[in-house]
Amino acid sequence: LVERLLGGDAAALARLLSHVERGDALGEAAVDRLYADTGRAHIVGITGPPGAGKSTLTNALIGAFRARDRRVGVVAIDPSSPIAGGAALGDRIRMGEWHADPGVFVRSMAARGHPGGLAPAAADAIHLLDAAGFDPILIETVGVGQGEIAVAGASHTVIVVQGPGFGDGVQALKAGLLEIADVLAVNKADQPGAAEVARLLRDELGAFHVGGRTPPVLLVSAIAGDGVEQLAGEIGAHLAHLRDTGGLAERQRQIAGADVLARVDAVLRGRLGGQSGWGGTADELLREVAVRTTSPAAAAAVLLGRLAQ
Ligand SMILES: Nc1nc2c(ncn2[C@@H]2O[C@H](COP(=O)(O)OP(=O)(O)OP(=O)(O)O)[C@@H](O)[C@H]2O)c(=O)[nH]1
Ligand SMILES: [Mg+2]
Repeated sequence: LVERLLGGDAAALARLLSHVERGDALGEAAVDRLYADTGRAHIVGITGPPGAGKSTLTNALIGAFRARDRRVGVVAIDPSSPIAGGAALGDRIRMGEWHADPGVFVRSMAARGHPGGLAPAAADAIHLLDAAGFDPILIETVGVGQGEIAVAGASHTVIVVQGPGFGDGVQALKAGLLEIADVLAVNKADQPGAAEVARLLRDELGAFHVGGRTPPVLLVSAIAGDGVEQLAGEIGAHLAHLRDTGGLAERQRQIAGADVLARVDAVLRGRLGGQSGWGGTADELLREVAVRTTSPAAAAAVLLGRLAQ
């Protein structure tokens, strides 16, 4: 499967994606073997509130990058919540027009984030697409809860999508989205209120990013295609900026750190949940912490000591 994926076989890619999604040993072994062939793709996170138009904009960006002869990979991550249960189907419909194009590969997956990073399955999906030669790789995730932090930890460039009717820039700041934005896209520019949101965001960004690079704020209409070409240009410009300033190596290290830590976190949680046979005593320790007979730091030291054995 690894040889076939490197040779450009989409069926092999799809099969390996299913393995990494299940988190099985074959998927892990495949990514281990492919990892040296990754690190070439520009990874672009696309986040923002539900309904801002992330999927529609992703679809429009696919077109802009195809026009530049780029092979585009897309990973659409659903939060594993029942409310967003229909999102995967919606993404498939919105990006379905690329089904027959071998230069586009779209995958929706349910993958809950881990502190600081994407779930290992989502990170592995990016590695597989990267090894298969897709560049850029667009990661769509809903910007609520930890979703935006996770995608920021896994991306070279973060696009925050807003729209009219999502409140003013102050609320966006509170949500933590402005801190992670490399480019802001105010979508639905065909509707009233978008220009006002863009103005508020520019005002805030001016005060916020003193000295460094101020993220551009673009008005786009994903449906009409307006501003999409400029957005694709800004995505490329941000990568060039990272290269010019040495920021790219720094981002690569951050991405690597989040990827490794998310895996350590997943294993530790699995063990604390009792899967390795000592969960029973972990539960007992947690009860002691809850009733104040053991301190949190002492309990953590006991658990880490057992892991070290
Ligand atoms: N008027 C207008 N509507 C748009 C535009 N872009 C998207 N929409 C509509 O907004 C709705 C939500 O679009 P999606 O692309 O599904 O938004 P999303 O951010 O991916 O949504 P979730 O993945 O569910 O969080 C759909 O009805 C789109 O047709 C736009 O540029 N203008
Ligand atoms: Mg979507």
